[in-house]
Amino acid sequence: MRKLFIFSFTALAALLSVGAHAQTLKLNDLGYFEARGTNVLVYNNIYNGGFYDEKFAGLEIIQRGERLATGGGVRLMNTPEQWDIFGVVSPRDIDRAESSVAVTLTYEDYGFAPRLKVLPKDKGVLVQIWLDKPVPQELVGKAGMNLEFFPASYFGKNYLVDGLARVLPKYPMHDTEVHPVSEKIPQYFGESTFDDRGRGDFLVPLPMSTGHQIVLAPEDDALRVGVRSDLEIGIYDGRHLAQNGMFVLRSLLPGGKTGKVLEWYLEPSVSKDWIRPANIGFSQVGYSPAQKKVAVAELDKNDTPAATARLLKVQPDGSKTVAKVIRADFWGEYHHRYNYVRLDFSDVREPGLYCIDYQGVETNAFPIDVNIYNNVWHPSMDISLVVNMDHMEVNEAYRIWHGRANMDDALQAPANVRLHDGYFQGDQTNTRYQPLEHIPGLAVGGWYDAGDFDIQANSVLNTTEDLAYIWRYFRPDRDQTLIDEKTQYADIHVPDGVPDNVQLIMHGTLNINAQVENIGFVAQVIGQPDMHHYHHLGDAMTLTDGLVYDPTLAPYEVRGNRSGTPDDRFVFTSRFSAAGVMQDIVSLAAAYPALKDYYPEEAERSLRNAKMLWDKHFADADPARNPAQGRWMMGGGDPRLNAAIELWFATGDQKYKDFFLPIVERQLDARPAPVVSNGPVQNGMFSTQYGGGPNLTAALKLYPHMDKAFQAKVKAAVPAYVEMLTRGGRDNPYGVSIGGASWAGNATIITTAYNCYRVWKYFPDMIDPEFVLAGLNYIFGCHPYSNVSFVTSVGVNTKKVAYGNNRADYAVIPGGIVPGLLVKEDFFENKDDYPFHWGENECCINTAPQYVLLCLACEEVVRYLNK
Ligand SMILES: [Ca+2]
Ligand SMILES: [Ca+2]
Ligand SMILES: [Ca+2]
Repeated sequence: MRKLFIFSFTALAALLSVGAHAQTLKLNDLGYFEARGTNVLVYNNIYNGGFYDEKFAGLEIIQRGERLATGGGVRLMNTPEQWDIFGVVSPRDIDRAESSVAVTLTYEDYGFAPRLKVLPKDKGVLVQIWLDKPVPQELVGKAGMNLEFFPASYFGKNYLVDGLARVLPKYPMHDTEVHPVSEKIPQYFGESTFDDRGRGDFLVPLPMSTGHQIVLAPEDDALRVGVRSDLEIGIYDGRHLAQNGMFVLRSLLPGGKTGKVLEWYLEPSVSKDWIRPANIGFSQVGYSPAQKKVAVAELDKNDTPAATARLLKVQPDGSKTVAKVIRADFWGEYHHRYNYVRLDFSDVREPGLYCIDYQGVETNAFPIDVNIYNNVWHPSMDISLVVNMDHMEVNEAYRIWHGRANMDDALQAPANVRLHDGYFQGDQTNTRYQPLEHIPGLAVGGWYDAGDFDIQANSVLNTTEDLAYIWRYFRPDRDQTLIDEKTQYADIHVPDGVPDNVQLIMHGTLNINAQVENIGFVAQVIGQPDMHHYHHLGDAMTLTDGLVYDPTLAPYEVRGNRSGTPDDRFVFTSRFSAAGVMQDIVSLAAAYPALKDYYPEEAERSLRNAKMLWDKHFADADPARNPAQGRWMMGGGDPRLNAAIELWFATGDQKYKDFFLPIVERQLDARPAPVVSNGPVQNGMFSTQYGGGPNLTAALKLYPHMDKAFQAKVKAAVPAYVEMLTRGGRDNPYGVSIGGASWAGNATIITTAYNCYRVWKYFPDMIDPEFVLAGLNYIFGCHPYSNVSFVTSVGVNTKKVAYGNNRADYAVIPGGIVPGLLVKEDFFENKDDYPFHWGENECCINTAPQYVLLCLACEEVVRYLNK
């Protein structure tokens, strides 16, 4: 009812407004401009501050469900990079009477505050820039109205400039020039993305074309966008500067003028009768016969859902037979944009090849088979966790993925430096090293934590810990990788007689132990010393010269195994805390049982260091002594809890049990206890918080080793814990908790499903095992926006691009798990042609073992269900 009222009110307003009937785009309830198949957003998304320009803010255009343009606003360079400054955005000023949206973009350092106003006109919108004061002299020729387009969306298309036809380039191939660095608008925090080899200049891409009317992809209704202006418009290719650069339309603001200084007529493509084809989400690896099988169809609101779908069985001769007519259960609207329909074909159990036919869409084929989960974790263990190994040469058949990298590791970071990605070194080093002094012994083990090449504490520690749990709970003896730590060489698809799981655990402990022995603890990060090295793409071995930095030599001068080139990574050590060291202990102690049969020396070394750290830091890690230290620990409890549990598992020493038991019992008694986050995950983002509920992570780990009274207490807490784990899936048709506005939620979906397995393992009657499988169903393709598998190279239709360190090639590293769907105000996004959104596509290494755990759990669950 409410909706009908709004529609009729809007229609009435449109009739009364002079000339409004001629306008195609209407200002909607969410404060953006909308027509069939087209949205023009005006700062509905803003820069969130974490990583500067994330290509997710400003004036943006969505056509036919795909975001084609972003970053529209006044910018100070032709093709802004991630670290280039942008104006501080005022709250949006929505004028319903005028049908306009306006914001002020303030560049405080320059006393410059242009106002951007957008209002409908004809089949598009007017984009205006208003000034109270003329453009400051130093910004004349720099300040301009920019609008950025995702290049990959336009690969294979053309553009028209004042009627002349041009091809949009697949690869940057136009002209640039260098200007003296004195003319450069400084980037955030004085970053410099450009290595000028001491020449003192910076790079400026020149326009590919200029004119007064530029139309992108005029030949394609889905992609066509045109801009017309009395001012000159240039089209630029930002990829000359940065691989994640954009096609940019830009007009300079004229100097010496006030009032309306710029007007663009921007015309997107509106599709009067367009209906988005149904997106039918289902598992791209298929289904095991006995499990629930529910596909979810995502439908355009203008679509009329059919009452039934068909499950087709594909025969050996290519013909298709109807295996089932599926009743379409209308679920309704979720998240404003689409309607959802659930298609349940659980009763089809016959193995074979199937596809779903609904609403005029026939999906790709997928299997029903008892063994569908048996190999889905192999690419993560065999490839992703191997290719991301630091300090190793990694070979696969004819291909070297990368050489032995970072052999110069590493230098003590100098005091009081703030670098990219939130790294900060304060005035305390907490080590015995002088600033820029080489710290010995660090060129071993560890992983590049994600799309970059640093070793982050949380990533090396959690990856090692979860790899140890894989061995503890599932003991996969798979051996398909040669890993030789002596010559620092790995060869993919080559067995060497040792289970890969164990070798990967050791690859973690080698780095952790090296840090503990040479630094004293695992550093916040071993990261690149400057931006030019941080944004490196390509073989990590070329990131540094492999020679230890010697400040007495000139840059690029080499003497023996030392050089004067300051490329060695920095060890950031000022964020030391005794509480943080407890995680070092967890990982080392958890690794011990897995290592001791294969690598007894490394096992003993790990345990010795774990015990040493416990004795040394136990008192200081007491949250009663320093409450801030317990802040990020599970349940707001004692940061020493998990360290004590793992040390008890490793040694059987009663003193650890005496310590942890009262804490765990308090956790069990205090229901519902607030659960804080799982702790900082990658790059300072925080995992989704579950909200209130008991925390059974430690209790379930201990469960089989404890007495009946303890077990009874755990059992009593299970219903509330299950409620907490499963309630997030009730607000949407997919049955899992979908979250993530700036970093998507796949990692949380995986850990939540795995926690469901931990419950099911001991209490099979107290949780539906389908909750374990639901996580992978979603990850494998039963999700909104598309039905691609979020695990690279796993499933039939799987991610074509990801934000790995080979993203410049629009490629993937197999077995990586992308963060997944970003959830914005009224749309989802996981671009599968543009790999450069880290929040959607960056494969973090610590998600890989979590995913392997869940796959092995699902294998066990379906074995049980199929019995
Ligand atoms: Ca990183
Ligand atoms: Ca092996
Ligand atoms: Ca070096």
